[in-house]
Amino acid sequence: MSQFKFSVGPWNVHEGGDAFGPVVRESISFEEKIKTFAEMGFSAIQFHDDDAVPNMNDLTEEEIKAEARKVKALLDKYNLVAEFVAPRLWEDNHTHDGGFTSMSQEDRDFAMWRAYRSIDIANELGCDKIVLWLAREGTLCYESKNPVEGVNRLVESINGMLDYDSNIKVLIEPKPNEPIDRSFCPTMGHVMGVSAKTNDPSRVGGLLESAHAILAGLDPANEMAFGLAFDKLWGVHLNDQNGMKYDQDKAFGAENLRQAFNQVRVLVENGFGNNGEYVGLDVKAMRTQKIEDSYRHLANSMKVVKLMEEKVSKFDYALQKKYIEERNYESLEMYVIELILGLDN
Ligand code: 3MF
Ligand code: MG
Repeated sequence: MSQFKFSVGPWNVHEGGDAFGPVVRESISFEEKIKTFAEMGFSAIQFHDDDAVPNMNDLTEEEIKAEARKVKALLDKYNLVAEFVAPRLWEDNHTHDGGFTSMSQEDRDFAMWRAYRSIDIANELGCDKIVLWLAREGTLCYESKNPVEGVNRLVESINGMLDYDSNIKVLIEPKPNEPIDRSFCPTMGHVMGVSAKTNDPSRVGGLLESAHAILAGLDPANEMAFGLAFDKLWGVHLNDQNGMKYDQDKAFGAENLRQAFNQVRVLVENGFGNNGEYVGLDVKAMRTQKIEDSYRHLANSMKVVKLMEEKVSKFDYALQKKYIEERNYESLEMYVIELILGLDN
């Protein structure tokens, strides 16, 4: 049993292509994926705008809404809901140099068109969250953009979304690099800063992905805590990552169990989920996996969350307090290690 409700995006089950090699698994249809997600115990689906409405660039605004309504019917069929919609601005010929912070006015206009259509799709799917993973909002060549202007363009773009719909919430998913070299909004602290500069900070928060924090050299649990301290952690993407290298999206806990424990602990201790937030996963199956194992990384990640919830429920706060009073952090650390290893009693 878990106190959390879980969410997952269709891209979590993928064909295994990477930057250096082609796909290795057959595609699985969207309906087949969400049917399996429901069977696995997921409650909500994360969407890119074009996960919900493929080829949306070729459709009118009304056609886009009509397509989104078909997806809503599919969600209803499997008793699922939509968690958020994220404009996919990194895979388009209009956004080679980013969207909201592109040096081309035409590309910036396109990015806003996709952001507004994402809000339309969210409304049709019955959700009020827009996620911005700002994939190319930064630079490959440092001197190619003015970094102050870049941040201000982000803020203005978000203001546009807040104005377009008075109910929508914007969640920035920070990441320091990849596919770009330097991001304009790399960490949760930056997200809180951008939020504060918008016209309605109460509707601009963050979604923290474990791997993105690790890529910034930070502890994911502390990044979550930073958002929680501002009441602005509205989503998470749990996964794992071996150090500061290419983005790996490993199964949650696969690299660092203590960090996994402390992520779950900070979520549990701060009532994450009480306002309808989902524990989202953003994990990739290894390229080696055969098609029949396309969902195993998701099942494993969910299982680790639940195992860590059990560990958190056993966490001895009186013992923690005693060790803190004694400043005996060696014993506190060993206690945590033994708890995770199941050697605590
Ligand atoms: C990249 C990501 C993205 C986002 C997704 C939804 C493709 O590192 O984490 O996954 O999570 O776009 O915001
Ligand atoms: Mg993510």
